[in-house]
Amino acid sequence: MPDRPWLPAHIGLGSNLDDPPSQVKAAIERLGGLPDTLLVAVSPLYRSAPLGRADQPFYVNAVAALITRLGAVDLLDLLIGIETGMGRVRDGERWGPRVIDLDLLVFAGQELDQPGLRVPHPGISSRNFVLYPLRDLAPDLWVPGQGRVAKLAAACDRNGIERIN
Ligand code: A4P
Ligand code: MG
Repeated sequence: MPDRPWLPAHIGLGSNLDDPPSQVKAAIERLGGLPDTLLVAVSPLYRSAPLGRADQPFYVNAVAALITRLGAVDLLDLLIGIETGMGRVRDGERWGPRVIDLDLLVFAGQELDQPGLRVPHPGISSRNFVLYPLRDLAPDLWVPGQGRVAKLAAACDRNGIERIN
C-alpha cells in the first residue's frame, strides 16, 4: 500500500478473565505485530469495577496508540482476529466476562456508523476505564461528537478505578 497515508488510531483494551494483566500485555504485543501498522504508545494499566453485570471479576484496562495505513474496517477485522486468536469465545452476552476485548475508540478524526462499526466508540464519554488511560496518552485528542479527552475525563465519575503498576 505505497500511497496510503499513515493515520492515528486509539484502541481500548480490557480483560477480566485468566490473569487480566498478562492478557492485556499479550494483546499489546499482537497489536505491535499488525500489518501496515506501528504501535506508538501504551498507557499504564488500570484496574476497574465491571460495567454491566456486577457478579463478574474486576477488569484490567489500557489504551494503545497506533498509526496505521489500514482503513477502519480492516483494522477492526484484525482486532476481532486478535480477540479470537487469544481464545475469546462470544456467547452472545453483552458486557459479560472476557479474556480480551479490543475496541476501536477513535480513528483519525473520522465518524463512521455502519453495520458492525461505530467510530468513535459510543461509550467513551461515560467510561472512566477508557478515558483515564486515553488521557495518559492523548489529553488533547478530540473525540468527534463527544469532546476533548481531558475535559471528558475530568467530568467522568472517578469511582471504581485505580492505576496499577
Ligand atoms: N463494534 C462496533 N463498533 C465497534 C468499535 N468501534 N470497536 C461491534 C469495537 N467493536 C465495535 O462487540 C460487539 C460488536 O461491536 C463487534 O462485533 C463489533 O463489530 P463485542 O466486543 O463482541 O461485544 P461486547 O464487547 O460485549 O459489547 P460492547 O457493547 O461492544 O461492549 P463494550 O462497549 O466493548 O464493553 N467494565 C470494565 N470495568 N472494563 C471494561 O473494559 N468492557 C465491557 C464491554 C463491559 N464492562 C466493562 C468493560
Ligand atoms: Mg467490544
